[in-house]
Amino acid sequence: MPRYSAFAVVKNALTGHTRWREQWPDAQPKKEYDVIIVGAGGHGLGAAYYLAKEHGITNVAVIDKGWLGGGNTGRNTTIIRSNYLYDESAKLYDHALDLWDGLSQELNYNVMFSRRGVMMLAHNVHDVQSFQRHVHSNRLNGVDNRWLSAEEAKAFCPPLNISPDARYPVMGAALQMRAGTARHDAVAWGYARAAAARGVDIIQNCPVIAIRRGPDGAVTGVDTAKGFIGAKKVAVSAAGHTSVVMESAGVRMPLESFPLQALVSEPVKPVFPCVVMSNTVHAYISQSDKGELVIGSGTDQYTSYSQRGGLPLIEHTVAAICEIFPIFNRMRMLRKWGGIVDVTPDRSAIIGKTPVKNLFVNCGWGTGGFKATPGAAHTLAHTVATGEPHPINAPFTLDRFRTGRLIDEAAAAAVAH
Ligand code: FAD
Ligand code: PYC
Repeated sequence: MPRYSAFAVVKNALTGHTRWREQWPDAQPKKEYDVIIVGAGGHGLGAAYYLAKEHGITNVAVIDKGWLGGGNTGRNTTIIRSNYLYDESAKLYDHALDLWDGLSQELNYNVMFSRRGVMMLAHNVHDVQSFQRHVHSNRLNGVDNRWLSAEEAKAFCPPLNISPDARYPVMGAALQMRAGTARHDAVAWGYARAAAARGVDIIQNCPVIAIRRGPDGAVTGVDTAKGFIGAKKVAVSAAGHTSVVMESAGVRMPLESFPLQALVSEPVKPVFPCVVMSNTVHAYISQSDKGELVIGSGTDQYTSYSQRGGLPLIEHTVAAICEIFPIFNRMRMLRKWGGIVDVTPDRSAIIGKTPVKNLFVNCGWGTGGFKATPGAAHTLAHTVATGEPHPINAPFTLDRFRTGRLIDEAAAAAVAH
């Protein structure tokens, strides 16, 4: 029986203001599922949707320790692009970009995907060489990306300061026009509603404490705060907390967890036409449809599970933004937050099988997994359903950290680590 989301009026305890908020009716856990997905972010919910839609597997539960979309999916700065360096990554991120295209129609939910162009600024010779290498590599892979002079960059984004007197003058930029932004929480809600309509259970406020294995070593289910829930297969998609969950199954992951912070300004009229990223000055910026400037930092310098992050970073980021866009000098910050990202040594994700029978993992997206959401979800669902990787996620194995066949995308991550 399909269950649909309802809307409820929520009152803010501090201000007394009320607003509409999507209310999700939590499912009661069944005794045994064909598949349990740990983590109701965009990736986990999307995988449940594609399992149901493309593989006919509907006896599926997505379990989250908090509320759906409350992890990085609802905390990120929504940049979507596919200008990664290596062939493997170009295929994966471009697959995602293709799926973003029809996603609102597919889910009958407006994810507000907007191709407004993502421009990456070069401030020194190293940046110029590195981004031009990316432009050439992308074009060989059929991924759009082009090089702009500083003047062309300013014409595309008028608030940009290209004065040669700037501390880090703009020496040019790489522009991907098919790239852009989407509304992050709508992605979680859209996938959740579409998956639930096909029979998937979504169980919120239910931390998974451990993955249980049987005498033959294969997974049998998960221990949760609501008790044991059985499953034939388990897929862990618990960004930031993957190592902890996987350790309970005896699998040690090559991951470190860092806070990544972001903030929004007070809302203003449309003033910023695209997305701009500057890894050298350490900031990225776009303007949401609500009018807020959406601004993000590099990762904190220390590992942590704090979803707030440390103080000096936001100051540094705001200073960087004011340096590149002096017109924002007098803007006020509205709110800031952090999320926990898990980072692999080569800054590429892991999607696939694990040494444990019927245990799958999707993690290591670090600072850049929002853009991948439909592609990661789609290929994870294929892997779980068939027991074998989809050709697109086949290179993104856990095993590559043993064999050394790495996919080093540190430069394309474009966020300071
Ligand atoms: P999540 O949305 O984090 O979902 C994982 C879920 O697992 C969470 O809901 C969590 O509650 C749950 N969970 C964890 N442990 C347990 C447990 N034990 N039991 C049950 N549930 C559990 N990417 C981009 O592409 N572009 C960007 O502009 C961008 N900006 C970012 C800015 C910030 C500030 C942050 C923090 C991240 C940013 N990212 C960006 C990265 C991106 O947000 C993530 O890679 C992506 O959202 C990961 O999606 P997910 O579904 O895997 O994870
Ligand atoms: O991967 O494009 C990205 C990104 C931007 C901000 C954080 N991640």
